[in-house]
Amino acid sequence: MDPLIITVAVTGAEVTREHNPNLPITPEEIVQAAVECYDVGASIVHVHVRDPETGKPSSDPELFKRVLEGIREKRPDMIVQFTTGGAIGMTEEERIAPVYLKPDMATLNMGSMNFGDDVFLNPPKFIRRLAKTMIEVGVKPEIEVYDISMIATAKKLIKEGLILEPPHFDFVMGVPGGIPATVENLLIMKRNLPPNATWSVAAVGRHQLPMNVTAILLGGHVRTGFEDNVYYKKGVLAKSNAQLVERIVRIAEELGRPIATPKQAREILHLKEV
Ligand code: KMH
Ligand code: ZN
Repeated sequence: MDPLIITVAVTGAEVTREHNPNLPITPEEIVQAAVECYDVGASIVHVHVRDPETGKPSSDPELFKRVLEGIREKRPDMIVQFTTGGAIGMTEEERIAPVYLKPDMATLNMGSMNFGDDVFLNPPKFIRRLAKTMIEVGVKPEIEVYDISMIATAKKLIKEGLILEPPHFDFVMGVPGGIPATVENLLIMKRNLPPNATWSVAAVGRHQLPMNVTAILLGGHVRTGFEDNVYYKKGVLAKSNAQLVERIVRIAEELGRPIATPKQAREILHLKEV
């Protein structure tokens, strides 16, 4: 098994300070959270930005730029992955904008779906536009799949040459409207991947930890962080994103799975070195 790549999704778009007062919001707080997570074992940070005044999801490229520059200055080899999922209701122009800042990676969501009580729109034309732009600017996509059907869509885009190989997938499990977070479903998702794919697992709420641990055992990689879950355990809020990363590191070590350094993560994902 490859060493374990840990991604931390520090902020997201849906969680608020009311859910957890330790949520990073300003670019400086997001950079600080990324640094703390890097220092305890995360090699990728998945970034959404917020309006520093209101805490609401933002698509302002200036905010993304401040996060990118802050991380590049403090931890130059950390892999920075920008969202293109953004938040429900953002326009396609708003969602594609961060790609042009050339982070190492950006998400590529593989289909439209109900997302809780909302609808998360990813029309084929927009997916293709995003994929093409990522190739043009040299940003590796992380293919976000919320159900098995989306793996089939990704395979089609790989065939069309719109996603370069080897592809990297993230299974986002347990979103109401997406695939339920069960071990059985994870095994089916894994079985459907192209043979040369790498993959990680994100799962929402109480499913985060068990699905992360299953991914460690199956040779996949892990995404943790407040975007998907703000609790340490039932009824106890996490103190920080780093606390969630530290727990994954401890469990992986107990299970005999070494943690990837950012250099190793770059090799595994075929990203350029810094
Ligand atoms: N906020 C969700 C609607 C991504 O980052 O690419 C979409 C999302 C996925 O968070
Ligand atoms: Zn996200």
